[in-house]
Amino acid sequence: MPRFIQANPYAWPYNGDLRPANTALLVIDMQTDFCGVGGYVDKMGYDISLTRAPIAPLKKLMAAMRQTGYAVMHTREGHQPDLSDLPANKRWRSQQIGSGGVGIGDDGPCGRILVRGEPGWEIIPELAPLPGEVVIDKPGKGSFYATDLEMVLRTRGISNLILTGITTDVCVHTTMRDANDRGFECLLLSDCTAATDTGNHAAALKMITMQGGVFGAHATSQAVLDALATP
Ligand code: C5J
Repeated sequence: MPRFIQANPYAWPYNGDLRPANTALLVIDMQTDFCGVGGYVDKMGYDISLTRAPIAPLKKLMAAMRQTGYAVMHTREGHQPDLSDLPANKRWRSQQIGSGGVGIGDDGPCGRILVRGEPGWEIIPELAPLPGEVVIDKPGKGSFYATDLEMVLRTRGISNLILTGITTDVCVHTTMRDANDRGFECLLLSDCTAATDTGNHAAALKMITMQGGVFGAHATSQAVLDALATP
């Protein structure tokens, strides 16, 4: 029996082959640095109520997907403590916004910003990975670059990716575009993602709908829950 999620611009996945064995939920960068008080986004002066908005719907969705046997995977953006994987231009640009020239790799209220092992780099406790769940550490915005995500997905037979997390216009979109090019069937959830700018969030959703679904489709978490509940 085919199973679809009501999505825009098409019912997803395109072939109706939605099963726990071939579909994973990817939760991108739900770290204190992106949605916690004193983290990187907060320090840049952006409104963290925007990047915190996905927490409640994500929590509900993660529980439902775990219960129905779907894989939940997580990513964390961050750099080695010696900053050997931090491009100089990324560091420089991060120091241009917010107060005091403090950027990635520098000390902040939650430890060194976006540095692996620091408190700000941790996934927020509300959405902490369960033991055994895949956690991908990435130095860039995309989740495939310089990581083993593709190998993990192929090894598990995953062809459908449900993308969530922050931020819609940066790490989530970069990952979606890259996953799409690699042949994965992608769905982005509008209420389980957020940007630091509401216009960018809306634009990122609209971009997906062009060309018949140029990178895949988008839906709400409720549409996923409805599909999972369909016998
Ligand atoms: C950013 C991310 N925006 N996770 N990272 O720098 O989207």
